[in-house]
Amino acid sequence: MSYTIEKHTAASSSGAIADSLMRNGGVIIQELVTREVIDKVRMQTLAALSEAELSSDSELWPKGNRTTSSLPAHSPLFVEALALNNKVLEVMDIVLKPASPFALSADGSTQDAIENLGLIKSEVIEDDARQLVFESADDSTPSCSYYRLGIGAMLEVGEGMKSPQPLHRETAIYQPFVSRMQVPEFLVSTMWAGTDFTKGNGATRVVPGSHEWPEERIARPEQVQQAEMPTGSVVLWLSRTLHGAAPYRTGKPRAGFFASYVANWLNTEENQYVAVPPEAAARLSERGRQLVGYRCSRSIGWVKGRDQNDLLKPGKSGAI
Ligand SMILES: O=C(O)CCC(=O)C(=O)O
Ligand SMILES: [Fe+2]
Repeated sequence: MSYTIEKHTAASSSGAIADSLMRNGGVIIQELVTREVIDKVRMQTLAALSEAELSSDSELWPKGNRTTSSLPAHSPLFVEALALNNKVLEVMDIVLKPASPFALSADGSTQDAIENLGLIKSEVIEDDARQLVFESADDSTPSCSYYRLGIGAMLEVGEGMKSPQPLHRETAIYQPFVSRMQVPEFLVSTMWAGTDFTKGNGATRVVPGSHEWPEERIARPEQVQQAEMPTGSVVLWLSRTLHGAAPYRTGKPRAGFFASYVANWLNTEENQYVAVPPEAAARLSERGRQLVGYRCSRSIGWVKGRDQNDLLKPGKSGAI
C-alpha cells in the first residue's frame, strides 16, 4: 500500500478527511480560513510579545527562529478562529472519539453536558456491599470524555533552521510510558499555515504511513513528504506519525500556528492553567475555555462547587 498526504478542501466531508488522516497518518485541508483571519491571529500574537519573548534557543528550535506558546492568552482569535474551527473539530470528533462530540451540529447547537459513560455495572458482594466493575471496552467505546488543547504555539521557521528538525512522534512527550499501553488514538496535531508553506521555507516534513511503523524503523529520505500549502491551510497528523520542521532555505520565514488536541485523561504538553490563567481564559468564549481545559469530566479535573462545563462559573461539579 502506498501512503501520501492527501489534499482536501472544506468541500470534502469530515468523514473523508478523517479517513485519509487515519489511513495515511496525515492530511491537508487547503485554505480552510482566509488570509485576513490568519493575518489577524499573527498580528495579535506579535503585538502581545516582544522580540525577546519570541526568540528561540532550544534543540528543536535553535536561535534565529521565532516561537511562542501560551497562544490562547496572546491571541484569543487563535482559539476562536483556528483551534475551534468546526471542520477540524468534526475530524477530531471522529478520530479522538469523545463521549460527546465537540463540533457544532448542523443547526449550530452544542452537545449536552458531560456524559455518563455508562460503562459501570455494579456487582453485589454481600447485602448492601457492592463492588464497581467496568464493562470492557470495544470499538464503540469512546476514547475519552472530551479532548482539549495540549499546546497552542506560533512556530516561525527562519534563518536559524539550518538543518531539518529531527523527525519525531508526538508520543515522544509521553515516552517511555505510553509504549507499554494499548490505547486508542489520544492526540492529533494541527499546524495552520500563517504564511505559504513551501519546500524552501520550512514546510513541515511528514512521513505518511509511519504511524503504523514500529518505533525502531528509520525513514528513508524518499519517504519524507512536505506539507506544502497556501496560507490559511492546515495540516493534521496523528500521534504516531513521524514529522518535523524543514530547514529554511529561501523566501519569507514560515509562520505556523500549532494546536494539538489531546484526550482529557492525559496531561497536556503545556500546562494550560498556567499558560492561560483564569483572567486570560475569561477573555475567551465558553467553548474556547472548554477547549483550553476549563471543563471537567465526572472523574477528572473537577473542582467542587464549579460548573463542569465552565470551571470559572459556580455550579455542581465534583464527586465529593
Ligand atoms: O514546525 C513544524 O513544522 C513542526 C514542529 C514540530 O513538530 C515541533 O516543534 O515539535
Ligand atoms: Fe512535533
